[in-house]
Amino acid sequence: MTPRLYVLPGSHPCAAVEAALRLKSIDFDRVDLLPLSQMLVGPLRYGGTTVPGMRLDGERIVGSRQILRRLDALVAEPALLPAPGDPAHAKVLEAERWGDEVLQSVPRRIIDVAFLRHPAAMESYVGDAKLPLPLGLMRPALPLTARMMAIKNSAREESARADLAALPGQLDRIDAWIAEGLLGGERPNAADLQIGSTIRLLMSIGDVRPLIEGRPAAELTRYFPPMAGEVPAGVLPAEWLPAPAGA
Ligand SMILES: N[C@@H](CCC(=O)N[C@@H](CS)C(=O)NCC(=O)O)C(=O)O
Repeated sequence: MTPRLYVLPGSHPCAAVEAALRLKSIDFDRVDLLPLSQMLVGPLRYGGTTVPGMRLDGERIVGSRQILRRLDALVAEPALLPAPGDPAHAKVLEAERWGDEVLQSVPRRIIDVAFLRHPAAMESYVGDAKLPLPLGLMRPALPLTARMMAIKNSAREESARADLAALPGQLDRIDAWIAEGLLGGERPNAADLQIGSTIRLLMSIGDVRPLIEGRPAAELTRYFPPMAGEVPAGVLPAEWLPAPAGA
C-alpha cells in the first residue's frame, strides 16, 4: 500500500522524510495540513500531534527519526544508516539525535519571531502545498497564526537572540562532522537529512543566510530541492546577529 505522509508546508523534518522517500524511490501520497490543524487531525490519522506523521497500511508512525527507521526496514537500499557493525553507525545516530533534539528547534524559534515581525512572509512557505483553504482566505489569519505558533514553540525575542548567538558554535560542530566524513557524503545518511533540512530552513531567513553561506554546512542543502519560502533580510534587528565566519 502507498504510504501517506502528513506534513506542514515549510516543515524541515517533513522535508527530511520526503527526501528519504525519494531516495528510496518509494511512492507516497502527501497530505498538506494547515498550521496547527495537526493537533486535531494528527491523533486520528497518524497517532500524534506533530508532523511528520505517516500511515502505512494500518500502521501509524510519528516523528522524523521513527519514520526514517521504518523506511529503512521497508526498503533496505540505499540505507540511511551505516551497517550496525560499522563504528560510524552509532556516530550517525548521535548526530541525527542532536539534529532532531537540539538543532531542529533553532530555525523554528527564529522564524516564529520573524513571522511575528513580518507575518506576510509566512505565505511564501506554502510553496506547492495543496491546502484545504485558498490563500486569500488564510491571509487575514496569518498574524494570529504567527502568534499561536510562537506560543506553541516558546519563541520570544530573547530566545531568538540566544539562538542566533549560539548558531556559529553549532555550525562549527556540523562543519567538523563534515570534515570527519560523518556528514556530507555523496549519498545522504539519516543525519545529513535531519541536519541538512534544518540548515535549508535557516538559509531561507535572509538575515541568517550570511552566517551559513560559504561554510561546509551550507552544502548539506544539496540533498533537497530548492526551498520555497523566504523571510526578507532586515526583518531581524542587525544587533541580534553575530558576525559571519571570517568577517
Ligand atoms: N522532533 C520531531 C517533532 C517535529 C515537530 O515538532 N514538527 C513541527 C513542525 S516543523 C510541528 O509539528 N509543530 C506543530 C506542533 O508542535 O504543534 C520530529 O522530528 O518529528
